[in-house]
Amino acid sequence: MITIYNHHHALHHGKVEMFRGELVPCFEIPARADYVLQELERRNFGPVQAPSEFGNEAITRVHARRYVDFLAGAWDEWVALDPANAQRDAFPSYWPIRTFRSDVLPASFPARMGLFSYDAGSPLTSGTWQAARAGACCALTAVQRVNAGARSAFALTRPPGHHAGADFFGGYCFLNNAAIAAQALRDAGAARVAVLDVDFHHGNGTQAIFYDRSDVFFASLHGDPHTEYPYYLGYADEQGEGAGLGANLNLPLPRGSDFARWREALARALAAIASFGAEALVVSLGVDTFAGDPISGFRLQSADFVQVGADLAAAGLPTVFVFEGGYAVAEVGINTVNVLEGFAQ
Ligand code: SP5
Ligand code: ZN
Repeated sequence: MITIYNHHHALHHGKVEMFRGELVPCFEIPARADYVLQELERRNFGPVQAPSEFGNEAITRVHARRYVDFLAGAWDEWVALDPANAQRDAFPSYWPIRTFRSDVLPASFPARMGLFSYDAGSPLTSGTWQAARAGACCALTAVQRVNAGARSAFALTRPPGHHAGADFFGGYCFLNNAAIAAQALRDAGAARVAVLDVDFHHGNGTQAIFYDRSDVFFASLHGDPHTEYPYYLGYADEQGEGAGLGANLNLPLPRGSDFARWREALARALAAIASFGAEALVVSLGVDTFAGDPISGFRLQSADFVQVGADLAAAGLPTVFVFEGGYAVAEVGINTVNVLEGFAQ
């Protein structure tokens, strides 16, 4: 399988995130992608290529232009507030929750930081935009490879993407690489595309982007939002709206779920994708379902990920894999490449 690797991923390098009233070291760190690359090379898994260059048009197919413009200039605005900010990650402090307006665009940078985000766990750093933008190019290049006839391709990038919505960041995510890939597959002629999100956390951004659309099916297996991040989306009764009614499937599972239980949900998701009639598949590949993950609650073992890949391959669809979460840094490479190997076998 071809991997499209984001050589610029380490330009996004958050130091700390807010957790229970303290700034704690980031879980989403550059070493995560380094370990995956190292494991691909150790197993001689396939070619690792650089992305092609794309303009912002493919990104604004999914994201609001004013959000993209904000992200592109956010670090400079943060430093302009106070030169000492160059030494610290940027965080939001204010959010326009219910009863506030979200159609305004305040001149204040801290106000726009909150307008375009939903949590305090996603530091923005000097190179976040460059890294995220290169990541979107990886997803788009992976789509090109599949459109050129490859059975599959893997976009190996960070920061991850599936929590980012059309006009907000959060959950360590800034640009929604999986959504950008799905839209690019549609734009290249696939009539129906499915996004299958196997990250431990619900892909709230991807769901929101496609919620009212009948041409992109979104299915997600994840920790029950009653107890797990992102808490406010990912419930089983969210089935899509308008033309998209029936094109959204959430399969929340209780904390502590093991592979047997998880795999039954995977079978349900794949059956739904088959009856939807998808012509191409995007997999939001998070491996934070691993038992040893420090922030998650499922119990998959490393060997189980090979079976996950085999189950995905049985769908028989051209498949773009996009790297998402997975924070057990020492095992993230093994678990990710296990999925890809199970798929390729
Ligand atoms: C892409 C992705 O997997 N994003 C996940 C974002 C989760 N953010 C909330 C993390 C809460 C951290 N909990 C720390 C528990 C330490 N014992
Ligand atoms: Zn996750």
